[in-house]
Amino acid sequence: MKRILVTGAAGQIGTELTSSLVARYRAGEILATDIRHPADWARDCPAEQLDCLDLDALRATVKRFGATAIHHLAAILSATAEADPVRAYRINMNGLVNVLQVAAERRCRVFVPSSIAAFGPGTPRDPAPQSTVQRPTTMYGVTKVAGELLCDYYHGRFGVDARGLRFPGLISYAAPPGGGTTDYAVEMFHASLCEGRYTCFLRADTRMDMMYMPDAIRAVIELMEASPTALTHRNAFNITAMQFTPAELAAEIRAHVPGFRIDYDPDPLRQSIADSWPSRLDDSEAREQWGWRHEYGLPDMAADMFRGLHAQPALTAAASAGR
Ligand code: AKB
Repeated sequence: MKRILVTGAAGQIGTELTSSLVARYRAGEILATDIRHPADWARDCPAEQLDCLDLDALRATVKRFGATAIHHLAAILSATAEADPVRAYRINMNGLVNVLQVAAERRCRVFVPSSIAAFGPGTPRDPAPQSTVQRPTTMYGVTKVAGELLCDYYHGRFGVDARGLRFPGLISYAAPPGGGTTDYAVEMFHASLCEGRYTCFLRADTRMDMMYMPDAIRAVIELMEASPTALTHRNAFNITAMQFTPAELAAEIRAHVPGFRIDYDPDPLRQSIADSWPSRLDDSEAREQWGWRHEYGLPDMAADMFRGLHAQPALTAAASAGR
């Protein structure tokens, strides 16, 4: 029987992944954990407060729950990491090594999200191959490359069934993003409804790789259910869905919110992070090895985002107040 422990369950990916795991398996087979107390993020499955930096607490929780798999989502994203690189290094690296160590001891399968941020200016931009130069210039990227290497190490040395995905920017209406460079896309949707205008922190022509959250969640579940013998990469697989610029996203949003206005006031830090990443990932190995396929392109994603946002009473109220 599967027993899946999720770390970072209250975060952007964790929120939706936990609900999808509960829908696919059974609530009793999932344990949602986060550094925040579960009173602040109640879930439809058992939930506990857990700090992955506390190795003894992590070990005890995995043992008590009888976890067979750990989905390790607790991490600091790119822009937040630049504000406090030492904290980002500590959380992203020490949390991961603890998870891999406990997975080795308890024979758990592990999912670890990597990112397009694991690449840097020396990587071919369009597309970035599966195996290529990885010399990121951000602390977040450094922790992603080191994290990929740790997954390879624990797989080779201790036989840990580690699996990972290099996510592009993720877009969702369900949970807010937390300190990433690609967050402008989600902000633009919200601002279009609440204010009818948005000032973008990236240049109009910054083309970035993006994915709608339902595709990302399905990718995690499919990768984790794939036969171990099908996978040649234990660090992380490139996956991709769509590429667009802020100007192109604004045009798509205008089709739903006539008169939506966009201005640009690039933030030097986040612009330099965006410029250092490839604009598209080559995901052919994920497609060949475990059958990855994306479903959402830009128009489908935008239509579904507005459907989801319009169904949120708080946002609808803010939208009527602000316009
Ligand atoms: C970020 O912008 O930091 C993340 C990522 C691309 O990993 N969304």
